[in-house]
Amino acid sequence: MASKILIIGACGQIGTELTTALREIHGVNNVIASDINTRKLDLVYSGPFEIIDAKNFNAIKDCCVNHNIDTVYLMAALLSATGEKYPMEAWDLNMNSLFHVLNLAKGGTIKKVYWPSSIAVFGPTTPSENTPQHTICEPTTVYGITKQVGERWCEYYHKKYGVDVRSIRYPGIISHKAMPGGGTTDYAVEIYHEAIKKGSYKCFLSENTSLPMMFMDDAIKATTDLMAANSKDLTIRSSYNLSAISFTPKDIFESIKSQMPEFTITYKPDFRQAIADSWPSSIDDNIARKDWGWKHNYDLDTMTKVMLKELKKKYD
Ligand code: AKB
Repeated sequence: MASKILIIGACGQIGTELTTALREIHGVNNVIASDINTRKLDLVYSGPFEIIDAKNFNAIKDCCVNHNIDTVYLMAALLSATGEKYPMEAWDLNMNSLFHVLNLAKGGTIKKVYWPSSIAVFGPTTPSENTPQHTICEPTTVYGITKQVGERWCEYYHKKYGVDVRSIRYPGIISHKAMPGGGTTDYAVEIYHEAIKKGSYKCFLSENTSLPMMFMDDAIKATTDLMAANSKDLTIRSSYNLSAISFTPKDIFESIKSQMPEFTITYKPDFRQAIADSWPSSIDDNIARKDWGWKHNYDLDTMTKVMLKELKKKYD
């Protein structure tokens, strides 16, 4: 029998492309996209869509029951920069939505859960080069705290109640279809848009701030591969470290400049610099590679070529 899927937070940066990918794999009518509003109209019109507030347990439950949902992808969250502005809202949304979905799985309404974690679980006391899967996690952002606590709950629900929950610690994700919102790694998307629109970019991080990043196609492949993996092969039920590329604002500037020699950049670090400084610069993801065969495809220059080509089409 085909899997019936609900995506909560489908209009966000990752949710948008995950919805398309899952509809290709499982069939359009087997994937219900949902969000708190209808800001991505192409998603609303391209298949089943429901308005769902991720904080509303009954709304999620009713949708799961009405559509015979067996798998939920919970993509709704307040990210690192927004979380610092609205700490209680970030706690409320990020934690309660997770409990709602985990409890639906515990109660047998659904069978499987995907919940994204982040490199934000790490903090200034974490080893910053090749950060291991199991290491010190003392996050200093509200977002990071919600992700770290969420990871503990995922593992607890798996061990205690047998919930099939799977998760990835996403690095910064770069894509051209939907904009990210409220993150610290957002500069790595904005820079491509501004390169095409204005030929210059004012970066909110300093030039040598190295962070783990990944092209969206790799992130979607990782997500769908992890969800397709055999449950018995998965040794991590908190959240998998995942790595592809690490670069600084200067590296991405040079990569764009090699295609657009007239491109210029200035640096004006703001409050997000402190968040970036607390995160690792590279990640050891050996366990993901061993458990479910994770392998990335895009390096910085390959990604730059695709980003510039697609955004040129968009703004022409
Ligand atoms: C953010 O910058 O907050 C996110 C993340 C790394 O989880 N992109």
